[in-house]
Amino acid sequence: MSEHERIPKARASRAYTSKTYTRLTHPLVRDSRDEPFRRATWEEALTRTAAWFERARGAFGMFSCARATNEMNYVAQKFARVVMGTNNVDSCNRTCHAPSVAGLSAAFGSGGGTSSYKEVEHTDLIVMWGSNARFAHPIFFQHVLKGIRNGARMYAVDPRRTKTAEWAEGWLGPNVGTDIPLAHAIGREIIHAGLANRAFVERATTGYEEYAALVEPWTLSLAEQVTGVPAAAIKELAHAYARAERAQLCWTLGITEHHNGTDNVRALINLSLLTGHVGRFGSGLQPLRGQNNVQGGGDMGAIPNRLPGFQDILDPAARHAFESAWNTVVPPRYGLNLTEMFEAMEEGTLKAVYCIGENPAQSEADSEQAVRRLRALDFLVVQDIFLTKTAGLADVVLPATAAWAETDGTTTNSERRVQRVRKAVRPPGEAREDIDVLCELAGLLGHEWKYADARAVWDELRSLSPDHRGMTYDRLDALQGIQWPCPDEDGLEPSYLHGRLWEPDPARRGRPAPFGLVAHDPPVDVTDEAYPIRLTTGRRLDSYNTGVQSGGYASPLRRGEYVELCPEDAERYGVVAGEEVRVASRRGSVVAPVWVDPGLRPGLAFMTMHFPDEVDTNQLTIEANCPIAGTAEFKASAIRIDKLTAPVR
Ligand SMILES: Nc1nc2c(c(=O)[nH]1)N[C@H]1C(S)=C(S)[C@@H](COP(=O)(O)OP(=O)(O)OC[C@H]3O[C@@H](n4cnc5c(=O)[nH]c(N)nc54)[C@H](O)[C@@H]3O)O[C@H]1N2
Ligand SMILES: Nc1nc2c(c(=O)[nH]1)N[C@H]1C(S)=C(S)[C@@H](COP(=O)(O)OP(=O)(O)OC[C@H]3O[C@@H](n4cnc5c(=O)[nH]c(N)nc54)[C@H](O)[C@@H]3O)O[C@H]1N2
Ligand SMILES: [Mo]
Repeated sequence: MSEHERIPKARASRAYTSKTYTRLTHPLVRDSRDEPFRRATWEEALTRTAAWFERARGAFGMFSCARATNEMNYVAQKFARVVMGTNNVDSCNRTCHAPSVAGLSAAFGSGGGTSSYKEVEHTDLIVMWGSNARFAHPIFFQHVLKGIRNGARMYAVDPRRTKTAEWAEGWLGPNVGTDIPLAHAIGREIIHAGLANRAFVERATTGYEEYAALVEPWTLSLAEQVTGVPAAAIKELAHAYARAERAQLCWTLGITEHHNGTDNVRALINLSLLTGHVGRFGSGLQPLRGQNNVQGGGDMGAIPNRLPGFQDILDPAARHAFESAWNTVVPPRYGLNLTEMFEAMEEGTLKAVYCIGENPAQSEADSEQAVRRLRALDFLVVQDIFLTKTAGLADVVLPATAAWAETDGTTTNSERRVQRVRKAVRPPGEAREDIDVLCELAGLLGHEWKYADARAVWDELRSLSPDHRGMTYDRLDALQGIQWPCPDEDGLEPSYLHGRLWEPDPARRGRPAPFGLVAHDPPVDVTDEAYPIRLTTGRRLDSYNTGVQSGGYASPLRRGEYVELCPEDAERYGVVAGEEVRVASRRGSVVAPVWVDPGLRPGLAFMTMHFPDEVDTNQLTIEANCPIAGTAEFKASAIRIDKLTAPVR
């Protein structure tokens, strides 16, 4: 028996449940933060809110909900821009895939994933890079499994040997934060083996010579030293990717949640440019988005730099179209993103926040700092379906309906497919739809908006977004969803983007895609003697994000929060499975039991973000942000483990 197997694995002996959140059924207000909430009428809650917003003009920010519908996100960003005169509107896309959007936009001019789910079933190679889709994208993973059944090979690139990796033909386990060296070494190997698609590179890209020079130092052996992945495995993946007729490169947060997340994304896109694995059926790039409608939220303009239809705020023609439709002036500059809004709270320049369906008090990196900043606001209104920790910090709490069952509208998934959702159940108590609340508040602030229903909102959006113009509700119903772009009511575009790159005619080919000249930059939170362990955080199948929507149910599958260590480290620190230890970083500390997982390597620990009411993992994480996308380095903190019986250093 190996050393690994001798250490017993902890097993949950009983079904685990975490904090149960009960639905909000009526508005809550309070006069000061020291007081408990009291029940209020909608009229009182909204009048108060409107009065505060009036006072906060110029210092207002909105967090919009990536779970709510496109229609709600359209109205929310319109509220920020028209009623409050600001582009300060954003969502949890910032903590998540903003680097994918930024990286894809820089390369191709559009931030969406380039392929469709169906193409994963009809491809030859699937690379899951920094993505545990078996747990986090189980529906997409069904398409992956079909692809494998149809003969596709799969590789997983993840520091942990995950459930996803169990289905792969090859697993590459890089050290956390070494994806750029790994990608560059793959690129160099492809070039040296003569496997680059020279015709595509010449016609459809720019910057190849600079790229080839950039990756030249990344020999297989140097990459092995830096990433910890054996040279032979790097070579194998390079050859498999370059030789495949069709290949899908899929990535998620293992790539984006780093202080250089956008650079990571560019490093992966480079590989598709080098091989021509983009812009054709079966070949493309799939950043699997996180929330049911985080793609749609951004498409609807609930981000600080884009108007609905992903139109650049700095483009005067786009701005003018919205200004004449909305009868307003859109500020001709980018607003603050979520991360910058948090900084502005600290500086005192952001005084009021309208938080719709987000729980940043528990989801932001360095959560103690996030809570302190939220407390510094003059006014916080939270509109949610549950009384979250963030709502507990608010002055006014508004009960909303749940988009997925109590509201009509549409959502957009990560293959850019817009689909209808329908009201199926009655909301509890006095809960109201997000759109109604936004429209009533707009009315109190002097803007009469009348939408008969969600379809009316959608038709307004269609009139302003060329990418959505051809998607009437009737067509969405008849076709069971349509992918954008869909400019015409009587046709459909291909299921993949950027086919233009393959056009022989340069005029039709359009702007070539530039290689991203990005350099390795290791994680900010360095490991040293005091904090010798690399902590990475992420997800499990049985729970959802901050646990608000998935708390309260008991299942033998669920085991609550643990700090997961490999058997060698458990032995090194003299701890056994199930033993409670103190986990400390440079920001804070928590107490959690140990779980021993042979899928980890020495020096690497894993925790989830799912049980913050019991163990607040984000007290440990670092707010080191990607300067381009604003995403924090959730995937790389430095920690130490202290036995609870030992004196705490
Ligand atoms: N069951 C469930 N499903 C979910 C969610 C949930 O909470 N629960 N949340 C949804 C949301 S919001 C999102 S954004 C998605 C996220 O979906 P994923 O991104 O797949 O989920 P994570 O577990 O956060 O991270 C993925 C992997 O990144 C790896 N990783 C860490 N550091 C590195 C690194 O430096 N390099 C590489 N290559 N990999 C690294 C981790 O080991 C982990 O396995 O899931 C969505 N789906
Ligand atoms: N340590 C660590 N932290 C992370 C991450 C990580 O990997 N590691 N990942 C980050 C990522 S990818 C993400 S996306 C964020 C998620 O961070 P958040 O979005 O802040 O967290 P959620 O738990 O998803 O909160 C969603 C809220 O929306 C509410 N809600 C749901 N539907 C509706 C609706 O229709 N209307 C309204 N008004 N409210 C609704 C829910 O009740 C819940 O309170 O966390 C980030 N934080
Ligand atoms: Mo996410």
